[in-house]
Amino acid sequence: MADRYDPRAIESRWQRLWADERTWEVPNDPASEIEKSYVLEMLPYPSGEPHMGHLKCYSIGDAIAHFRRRNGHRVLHPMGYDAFGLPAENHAIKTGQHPRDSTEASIAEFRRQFKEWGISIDWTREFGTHEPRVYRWTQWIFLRMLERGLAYRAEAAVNWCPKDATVLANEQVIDGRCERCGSLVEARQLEQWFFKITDYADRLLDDLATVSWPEHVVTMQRNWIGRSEGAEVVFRCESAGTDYPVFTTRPDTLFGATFFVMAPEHPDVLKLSDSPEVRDYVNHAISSSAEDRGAEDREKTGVPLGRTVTNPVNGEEIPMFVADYVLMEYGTGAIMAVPAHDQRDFDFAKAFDLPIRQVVAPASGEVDPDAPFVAHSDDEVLVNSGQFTGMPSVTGKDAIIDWLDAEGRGHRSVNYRLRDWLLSRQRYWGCPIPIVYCETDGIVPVPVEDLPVPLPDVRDYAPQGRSPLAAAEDWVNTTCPRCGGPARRETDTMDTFVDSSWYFLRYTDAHNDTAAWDPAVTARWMPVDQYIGGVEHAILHLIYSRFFTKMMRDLGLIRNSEPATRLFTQGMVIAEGAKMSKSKGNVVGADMLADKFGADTARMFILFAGPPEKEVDWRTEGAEGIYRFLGRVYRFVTRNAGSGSAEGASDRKVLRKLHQCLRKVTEDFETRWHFNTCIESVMELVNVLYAEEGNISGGVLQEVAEKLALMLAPFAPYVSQEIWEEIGREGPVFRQCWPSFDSEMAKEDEAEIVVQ
Ligand code: ANZ
Repeated sequence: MADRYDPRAIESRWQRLWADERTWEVPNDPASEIEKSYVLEMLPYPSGEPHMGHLKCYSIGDAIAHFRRRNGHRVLHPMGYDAFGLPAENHAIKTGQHPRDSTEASIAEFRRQFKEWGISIDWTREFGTHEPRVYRWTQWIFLRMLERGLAYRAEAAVNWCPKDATVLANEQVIDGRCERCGSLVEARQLEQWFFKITDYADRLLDDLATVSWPEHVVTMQRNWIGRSEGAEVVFRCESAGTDYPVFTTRPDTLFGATFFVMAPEHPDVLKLSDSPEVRDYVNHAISSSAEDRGAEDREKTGVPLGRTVTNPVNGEEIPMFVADYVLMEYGTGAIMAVPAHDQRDFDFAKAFDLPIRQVVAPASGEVDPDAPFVAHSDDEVLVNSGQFTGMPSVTGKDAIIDWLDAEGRGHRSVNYRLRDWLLSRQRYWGCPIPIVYCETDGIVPVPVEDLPVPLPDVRDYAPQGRSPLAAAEDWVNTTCPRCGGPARRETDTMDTFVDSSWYFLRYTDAHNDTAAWDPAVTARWMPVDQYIGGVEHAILHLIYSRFFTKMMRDLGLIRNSEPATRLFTQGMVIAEGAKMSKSKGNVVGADMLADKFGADTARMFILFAGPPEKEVDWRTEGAEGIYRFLGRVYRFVTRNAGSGSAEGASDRKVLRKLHQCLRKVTEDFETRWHFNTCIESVMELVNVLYAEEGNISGGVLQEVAEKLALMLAPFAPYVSQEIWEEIGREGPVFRQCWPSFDSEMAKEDEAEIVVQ
């Protein structure tokens, strides 16, 4: 052992050894009695090379995986790549390089660095979602969903990103803009494939109670699903001879409906009125639909339709309008407007000088006449509401729904914000949808034995409003599996979120080439015990993968109904005020630190930067401090290994600090993972060691060196293993039990407390 800390030499030596000895592999041992633990970080999107955000995520996850192993668990800790997607394709459009080549180059770089960082991955289970042996099963899953009616094709108004020339899922539209490129999203009518995630809305909501996930993620999912209870009420337009249902959460306010509003996209608007004013308004509203039209504070605009509908409860004729604050995608695309109790209706009524009639009043006290009375509490009563007047609003609500039901003019209804998942993408670099279109047989699924439908090579990746795959004539033209006649392949590819919705199942049985996985094998690993990833995935990936998990369970393919029991969301790494990401162009490559100071320093430094759930502002200064600290640990041990006297004047002091430190690290691992303070505590211990050097007995020196190695191993695996060997201990430090602390030892002496 050298007396200078030389991470390069230490790290390359152990890397070779761990690879040779296949240290991190874990077999699918059906007989194992040892408790399993599936620790998983979200799989990386391979573009370019890993940056500090990756280093942070995998350093956290790896520390957890180690801690669980050391506490007697059989840990599955795999790695893969979310390899399809737009950046590789956009790169291909620019450079002509095949997306496969750039993606695989990037995967090689990710893999190289993960190995360099010493992340304890079972590499035998590794895969990229773009590999035919994997996407074959993505296609198989699609076919199973089709069989179940969970995948369907429909024409719909879709979100169209003009810059990326593709359709986007609702989840990929943020404030009316494309999540990726920021372009204003347009509405288009297209035939597309959908997954029926709405069938699972209630289970997606209810099962949130069964997982230990951060409260803010649960809330975001709840809001995204957006379950509202209320009623559907039918208003009749006599002059057109048509019934128009509306969805309302406040049927108790029915007597206060003084006008009626339709969304500009409502298919009947232009049938009801073809005045130039209405036409202009509709055209304008549709082209500006990207903006957040529902916002409360937006100026209210609209045009009268020159017709009325009948309020079913009192027979009143109320005027109809078209206005863009009503959205086509929600409820029925039409509303009853109750200006006395709804802010947006109130603003509209003020702007158009429409009557405002209060129908709910607080049991006591006055109502502000210049604002709608929107509070909705138990002690309110109905007023101006015919036979329902005087009822508490809660019972009044039920009574009104019952009355409507009896009259055939309405019924109880639940509405969701969640829409079905649009999965077609008019892009090249994705999983082909295994469907052919035949003139005779229509939509025909590709038989399972013909999977995978391979992704063909094309010359031009640029989408022109149709998928680039349409140009691969030889591939597109095929025969119908049913009638053998000529047929054409589906040329859209799948949203890449489909791939990441099931990858965690594949790891459990990654080499299976007769099935996506063997249910018996997978049941031994699932669910993921600890999932770790960025909070930016709180909705998209985490809702989709929950949906897939529930569906797989319904298909009898797995036994768990949630993908992950526990979720940890790490805070982002921020650089120059923005999330560190390739698309923002502010990436600091993770190898910069590892090259200069070694992987142990890189890992420890990113954990030292702050509590892991918090954002960290990236700065390079300070890494040197960690490097020096690891050098100090290393030198202290090398210098003192095997030395020391029989008695040590400072033994008590050193042992106390040691056990305090151990207690701190152990408790943090068990609770909040504030590794920054854990590392701080080890630093304090090392300061004490240096201060007391020469006054520590041989026995205590040995114990301290041993526990330092044991305790630092999850953060700085290489130097810990090296120390372990130096003090004459054999085998991997990672197979040792987590050291226990002695609370008695950790106690401050009474005399000292008095002095303090
Ligand atoms: C009458 C009413 C009276 C309403 C009142 C609210 C308060 P949530 O809770 O989000 O489900 N609404 C229904 N469909 C709409 C659409 N397509 N575009 C815009 N607004 C729509 O909201 C449900 C309420 O939002 C419904 O209840 C309806 O207004 C409005 F004092 O009906 B309410």
